[in-house]
Amino acid sequence: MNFYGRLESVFRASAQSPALLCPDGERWSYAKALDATERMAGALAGLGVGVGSRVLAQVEKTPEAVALYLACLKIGAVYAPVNTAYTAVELAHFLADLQPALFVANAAGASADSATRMVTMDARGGLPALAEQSTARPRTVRRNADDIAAIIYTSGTTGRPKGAMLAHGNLASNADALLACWGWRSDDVLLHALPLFHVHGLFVALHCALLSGTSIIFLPKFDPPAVLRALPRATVMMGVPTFYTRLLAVEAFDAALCRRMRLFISGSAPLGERTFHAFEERTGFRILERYGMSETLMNTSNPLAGERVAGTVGFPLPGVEVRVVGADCEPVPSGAVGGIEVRGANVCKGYWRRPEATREEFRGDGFFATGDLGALDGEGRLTIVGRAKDVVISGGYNIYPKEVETALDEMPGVVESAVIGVPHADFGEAVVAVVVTEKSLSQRCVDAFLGGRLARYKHPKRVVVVAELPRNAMGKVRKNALQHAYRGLFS
Ligand code: MCA
Repeated sequence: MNFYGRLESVFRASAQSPALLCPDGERWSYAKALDATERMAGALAGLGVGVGSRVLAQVEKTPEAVALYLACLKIGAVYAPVNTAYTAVELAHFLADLQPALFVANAAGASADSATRMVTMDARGGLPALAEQSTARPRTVRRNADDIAAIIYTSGTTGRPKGAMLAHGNLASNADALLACWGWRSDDVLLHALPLFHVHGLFVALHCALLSGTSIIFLPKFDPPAVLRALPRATVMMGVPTFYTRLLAVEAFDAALCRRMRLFISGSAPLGERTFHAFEERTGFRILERYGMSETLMNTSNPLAGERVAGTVGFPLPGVEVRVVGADCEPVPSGAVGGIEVRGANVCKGYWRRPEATREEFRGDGFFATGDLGALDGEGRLTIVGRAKDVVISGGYNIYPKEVETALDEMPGVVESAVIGVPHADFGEAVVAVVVTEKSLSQRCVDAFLGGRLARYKHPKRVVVVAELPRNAMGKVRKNALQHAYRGLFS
């Protein structure tokens, strides 16, 4: 049960249909995708990548990057993509933790530790050129449903990011559930503007389209003018809420541009009710909000047919069980708030080389504790009301305050810091650092200091200097008080 086997049969059946349509005019048919994957598989094998080998990829969004992912599946390797924004310091952790057989980097300025074999995605001389010259490797390796296909790193409230191990069976079952729930058709056209290094863009969007043999308008990133140009040809779009608020900010965005559209889907961050209603008013579409995470892929979705209720994330997907539990780990009555737990074929096999972390998040009966707080209504519809974990969700990226605080506290002159998320019209939430310092501190100094340490999107959008941090009787920083005090910074 190699998940690529499923994709491959669709690629063969849709050989002449367009698969990837790039704004620079490059077009890949499904036959081309099949061939590129087989050549990439040949190139990877030539580099010593085999069954169970881990491939760490920090690569831009290109058709070749898709072929790289598919080739890893095909030969039974384990694909581990990471954000292109990560710095060399952040990357060092992934290299040490994953110990990959191969690190695939972008062309410019990449470096790995001396122990890791590295290849770039440079069109000249890099992996794409190697694939071009390689003999196609048609054999798709047999895999079991429980064999690991990908490792997706997720950060945590403490410690370094850990890798969620997703098996072939996880990918297949979740893709099947989404195909059915969202009514995918072969004549759909997906507008794909998400990054390829997260579950949302890589698994949710790509798998649905590739398994239906549909065309994908493959934009390198979310750029409103490019999206507006592509929209009249598209039928489905997936995005984080920031995509939708940014579209609404463009006056020219209207119902006429959405004439072929049938479905707008949102996830990775809470979709504001105001955005939901403004979008309906402008276009006539009620955005379908769904809920997932790296460890579990997609859990719930608002219905395709039936009421999509703003502020809720809908019903459990087929094969997914959702329960809401209290502090005693017992399910709470409907309507009551508790911890959201999930069980099903979608849930990952645990964390890579982190048995304690795995034990902490998994219950004895197989349920996974998401760390989100929510309530199920009498009909089984889930609403998320908060997070048990200290995490900021900014533009669909999870940012862990602890990581930013640790970096800030190393800055000369900083006595202590508290990092919080506050409402932000564009990103949903923005990172703010509240800092006690011994000397004056400018935003520019903070950016410069964090520059080599943390990806730019994790940098505080504002630094506030205070004389002392508010604390409770136990000495713990009262982040709620800080959130309340600075909630208006960006509005
Ligand atoms: C970019 N910047 C950000 C973010 N993105 N700051 C905070 N939060 C962000 N999300 C910063 C950059 O560091 C830069 O800072 C400045 O904004 C402009 O950068 P640029 O690259 O031009 O940004 P952008 O193109 O405007 O990107 C914003 C974006 C992007 C389109 C919202 O972040 C995005 O595509 N987000 C989607 C993330 C996603 O796919 N999430 C899924 C993960 P400076 O100017 O200081 O250099 S969650 C998931 O997969 C789960 C399972 C799920 O359920 O879906």
